[in-house]
Amino acid sequence: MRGRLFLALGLLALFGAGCRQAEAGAPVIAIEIEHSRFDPAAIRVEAGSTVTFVVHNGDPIAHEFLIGDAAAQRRHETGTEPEHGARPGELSIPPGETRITSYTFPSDGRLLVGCHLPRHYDYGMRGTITIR
Ligand SMILES: [Cu+2]
Repeated sequence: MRGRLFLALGLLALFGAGCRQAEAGAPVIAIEIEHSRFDPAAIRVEAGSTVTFVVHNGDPIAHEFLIGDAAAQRRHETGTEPEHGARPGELSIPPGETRITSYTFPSDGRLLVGCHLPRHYDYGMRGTITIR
């Protein structure tokens, strides 16, 4: 876990020049994608916090990292957007690459994260975000 955090901070330093810097003290969560799964797939965040997600795609195929409630996941499943990255909490990640997004969570509830490339969500490329 600690190694993963250092990796995330190192990647943030690398990407910092071109990306919005994470605020000092703001939480960073590193997500590894391997074999079409998110690791970790059960994410916990603090209510109202802004979290920076550093998502590395270790697979030889593209994936997505899309935060949203069940309705948003359904919309993405039938959506036709080829590329994500303009909205907070939404990324398209080419094979072998790392992308970063920041997302501000509401005061309570539960969100989901998913990849909606064909058949990925049904295969199990999804996770839960518990807000506490
Ligand atoms: Cu995927």
